[in-house]
Amino acid sequence: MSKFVTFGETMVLFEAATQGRLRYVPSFLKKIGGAESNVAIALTKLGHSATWFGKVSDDEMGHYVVREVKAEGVDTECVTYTTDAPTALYIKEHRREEELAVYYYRHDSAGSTLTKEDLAYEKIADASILHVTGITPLLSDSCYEAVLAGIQCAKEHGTFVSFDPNLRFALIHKLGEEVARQRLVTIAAQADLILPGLDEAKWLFGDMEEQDYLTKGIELGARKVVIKNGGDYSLFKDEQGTGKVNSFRVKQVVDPVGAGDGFAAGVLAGLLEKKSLEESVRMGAAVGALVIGVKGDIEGLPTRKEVDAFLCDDNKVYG
Ligand code: KDG
Repeated sequence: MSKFVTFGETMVLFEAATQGRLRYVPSFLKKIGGAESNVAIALTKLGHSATWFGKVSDDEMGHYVVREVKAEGVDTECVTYTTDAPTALYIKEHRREEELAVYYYRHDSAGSTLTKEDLAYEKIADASILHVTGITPLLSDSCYEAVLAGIQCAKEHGTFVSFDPNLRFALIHKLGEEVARQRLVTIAAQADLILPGLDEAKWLFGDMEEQDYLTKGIELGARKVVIKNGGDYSLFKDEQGTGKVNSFRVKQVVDPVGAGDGFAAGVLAGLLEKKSLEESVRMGAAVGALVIGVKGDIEGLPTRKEVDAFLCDDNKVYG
């Protein structure tokens, strides 16, 4: 049984092989991307057992997604398949140097047909951590119900619940801002750990002083709160206290997509290893920094050895 479980939609990612507008791009690299499976893959690279499941199409694209996630060492045995909907696609455009755009083709996708009946409750009950994102509950009503049911199962069995809002404005605008916010705040209020970006915290809870977002998270019911301020620093608060961890400065940002998932995985790995929240956030910052130097959502995720070496390197630069 895995210590870590997560579920959600993983898409086939077509990444433009050349720079420029998509209309001029002649070829694409076929990859995968999905916030939850990114975190699961990151954790296996850090030496932890991880389970990811979701619903994919019972066709070449669906089997491709599962094959890739499984090849990274993640347990995929509870993935479900449908013949009624396609696996979502997602396209990455490198319009100019350091100017990235993403386009989603996920409306009525297989992943959005996930229901609470599809959940691997026994995996959630036996895990130490269930990680959910704010993407899944906005994909469809049945996905929202599934997230609530997964959290309920986690709570009944003492599984720690982690929540990364991962705001996706395409989904938020389709559903309507108020409904989307209400869903995500409902989930945040049931999580043990919440780790929004500063902008995400603003969108969820309204304008307030940075430090007040930490208090807000604790008042909502979380035991631990981490607020990420991009590549600059992260603030954290738990029963041991409050603090700040500076980010690591990286020489070149090749592809920032997946950095937040890497950060979450580093924090969760630290917590699984019974490190303090401060040490866990440092690990998150290290993983996040290493991810962005490589193209692709998962390709830059570092191994345990790389992260340990990075954290011991006295020459690394702080932001
Ligand atoms: O966090 C990275 C994800 O954004 C990416 O892998 C794809 O899940 C994805 C999404 O919804 O953007």
